[in-house]
Amino acid sequence: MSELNKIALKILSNGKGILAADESTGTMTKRLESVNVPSSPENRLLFRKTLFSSESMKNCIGGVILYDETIKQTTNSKQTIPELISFSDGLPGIKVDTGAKVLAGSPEEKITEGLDGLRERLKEYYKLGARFTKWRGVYNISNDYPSKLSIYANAHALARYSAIVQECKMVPIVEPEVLMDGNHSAEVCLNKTSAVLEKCFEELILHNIDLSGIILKPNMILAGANSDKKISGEEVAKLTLKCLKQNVPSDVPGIAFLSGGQTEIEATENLNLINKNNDTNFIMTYSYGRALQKSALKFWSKDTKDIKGTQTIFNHRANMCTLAAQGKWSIDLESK
Ligand code: 5MM
Repeated sequence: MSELNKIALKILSNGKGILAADESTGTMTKRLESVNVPSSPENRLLFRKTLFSSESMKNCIGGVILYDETIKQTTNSKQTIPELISFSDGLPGIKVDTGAKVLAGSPEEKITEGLDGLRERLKEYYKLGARFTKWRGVYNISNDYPSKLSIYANAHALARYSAIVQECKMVPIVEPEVLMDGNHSAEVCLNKTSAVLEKCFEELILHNIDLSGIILKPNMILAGANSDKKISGEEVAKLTLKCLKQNVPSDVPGIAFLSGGQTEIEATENLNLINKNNDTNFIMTYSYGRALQKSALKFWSKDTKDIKGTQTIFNHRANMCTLAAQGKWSIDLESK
């Protein structure tokens, strides 16, 4: 078993998942302003350290993805944020892309940037305690998109990123996110996501990536957010499993889904059904941002000093997701 494989398994095993708290300052500002909290470095830290010191961190959260600002922050007691996460046996991770920019040659689409100087930044993050990283490619669905160019360019960037990260002894999370926006059917999402994943693995293999030392972070197969052809959770699970079985090599140890704009309950229910029907050897868990934090953020915004109350809300969500990662969740547990 390679060291990278051990790290990946430590993050994902026993129903544990990943807390994606890597919102860039721009995104975090939108989230905080949506609940009328000013977006200062102090408030961003206060909310995040409230989550990172919650009880559920021990049994539910195998890794936390941080943003550059957060990995360099300290708590009042002079403990660093990576130390706080490690205290509950979680591994600190870091988002290393510098964002999705206009794709030259297909300006309606995006290409994720951040390869320049990556090796040097990774060395610094390793010293700060990071043991895994994240890079997100973004794809839009429409009749013409994602284009071949966007599928190729983002897969190439994901593979180059993964190679440099593994060279620096960290586990790359490979996140090709096919967005939910649009009125497309689930079948279209299946076909387009399959094309994206197929090209990603072609490039990862070309770049000699140790596939046992990555974590894949894909979208589930869903109908578009504005589609009138919504499908059941059972169908979501069936199509998602079909897509992953066809396109993900069996060396990959685990798959940690993004929530992508699903509600907290939808993201939990769909993950649960995926696990109930999981006939693969992949660990199937969560790497949620909004679907882990939304209720906690809303509660916290009413009284930012109510640490215990906020943690109670977060603990519940994390516990529900961890049950779903084992196929043991049911809706009646939500009200207990
Ligand atoms: C946490 O949000 C991340 C994006 O931040 P920026 O857009 O500010 O860079 C995002 O990559 C996130 O990690 C994944 O999309 C998963 O989050 P969701 O909310 O979709 O589960």
